[in-house]
Amino acid sequence: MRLTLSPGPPLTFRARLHDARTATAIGRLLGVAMAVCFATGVLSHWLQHPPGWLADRLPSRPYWGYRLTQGLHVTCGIAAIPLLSVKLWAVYPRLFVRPPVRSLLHALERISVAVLVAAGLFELFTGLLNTFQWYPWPFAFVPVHYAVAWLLLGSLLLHVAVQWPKIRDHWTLRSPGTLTLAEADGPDRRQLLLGVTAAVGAVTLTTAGQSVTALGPLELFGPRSPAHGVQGLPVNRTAAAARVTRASPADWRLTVDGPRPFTLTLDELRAMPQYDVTLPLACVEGWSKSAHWTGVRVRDLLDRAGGGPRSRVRVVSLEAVGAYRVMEMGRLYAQDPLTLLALRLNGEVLSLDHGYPARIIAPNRPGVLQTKWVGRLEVV
Ligand SMILES: Nc1nc2c(c(=O)[nH]1)N[C@H]1C(S)=C(S)[C@@H](COP(=O)(O)O)O[C@H]1N2
Ligand SMILES: [Mo]
Repeated sequence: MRLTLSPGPPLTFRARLHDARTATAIGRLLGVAMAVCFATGVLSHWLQHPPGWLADRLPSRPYWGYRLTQGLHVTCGIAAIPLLSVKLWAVYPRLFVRPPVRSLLHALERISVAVLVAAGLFELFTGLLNTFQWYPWPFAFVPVHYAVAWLLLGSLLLHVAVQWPKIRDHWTLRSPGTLTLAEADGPDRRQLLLGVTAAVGAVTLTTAGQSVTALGPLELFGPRSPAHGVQGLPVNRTAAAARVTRASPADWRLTVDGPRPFTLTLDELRAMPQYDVTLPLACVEGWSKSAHWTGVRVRDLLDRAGGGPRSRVRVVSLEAVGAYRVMEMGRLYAQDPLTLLALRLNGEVLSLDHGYPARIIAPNRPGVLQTKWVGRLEVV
C-alpha cells in the first residue's frame, strides 16, 4: 500500500534519497573535508609537539603556511558539520535493517560504522567548541582530539573499503548504464544537493572571515573577530588571566642564557638594531590576522650569548602558570631573520595583553607558540 501525504508525493518516493547514491554524493564531499582536516590537524600537532628528530627540520617558510593550513582545518571542520548531518540523515534507515546481525562479519561492519559515526561526531563537536575555547568535558582537548582523529581515519578507511563496490557504482554523476544525469538524479536529489551546498556555503562564508581577511565583512559567527581587539589584534589570553601585572614588567630584565649569558634592560633592548616584519598571528582555534611587528632579531640575541648558527632556543614567559609558559623553537625558526623578540605592534609599544614588554613573533608558527611576556631566552 502506498501512503500518500496530501498534497505531495507519496512517502515511498521521498525514501529514494536514503540510498547509496545520495550517501556517495554527500560522502565524497565529507571525505574531502575530513581528509583536509586530518592532514592539516596532524601537521598542526607536529608543529606544536615535534618529535625530537623533526624539531630542527620544521620549515619557517612560507611565513603564511600555518595561517593557511589551520584556516583550512577549521573551515573544513565547520563545513563538515552540515555534510555529516545530511549524510547521517541519508543513511539512518539502515539502523533498522532486519535482522540486525546476519553474521560475524556483518556485526563487525556495523560496529565499525558505529565507531566511525561516534568518532566523526566527537571530532566535529569538540573541535567546534574549541574554537569558542569552551571545554565542558573532563579530559584535555588536544591529546584526545588528536587520538580520536586516528580512530576516525582507521574506521573511515575500513568503511570506504567495505562500501567500495557501491561507492564505485555511484561515484560519477552519470549512473552506470545509460541513464542521463537528469534521469538518474531527479529534482528531489538535485534539491537536496543544492540545499547542502547552500548550507555549507552559508556556514563557510559567515565564519571564514576569522582567517580570510577579504571575507571579514561577512563574518558573523566566528568567535574571535579579527576586526576587534586591542591594537588591531584579538587577545586570546589576557594579562589578567595569565596573572601578569604592570608591576612585574617595571623592573623587567631580559636574561639570555648560553655560553656567554647576559641580561638587558628594556632600554638596552630598544638600543639594539630594530627590524620591522609583517607576520600573521594564526591561532590554532582558527582566527588569524596579519600585523606589523618591530623588535630585535632572536638570532642576534642568540649570537651574542655565544650560540652558533645551529642553535635553537627555549623561551620562558613571566607568566607564573600556564600551558604556554615555556616554548621551544627549532633551528630554522630561531635563525630566521623574520623571527623577532617584538617590542612594538602596529606602530605602538606592545600593550600588556599583547605581551608587553616583549613577545615572540615567528613565521609559519601556531599562535600558541608566539610566547607573550618573555623573560628569558636560553640557547639550546
Ligand atoms: N605566555 C603566553 N603566551 C601566549 C599565550 C599564553 O597563554 N601565554 N597564548 C598564545 C595564544 S593561544 C595565541 S593565539 C597568541 C595570541 O596573541 P595575542 O593575544 O597578542 O593576539 O598568544 C600566544 N602567546
Ligand atoms: Mo591561540
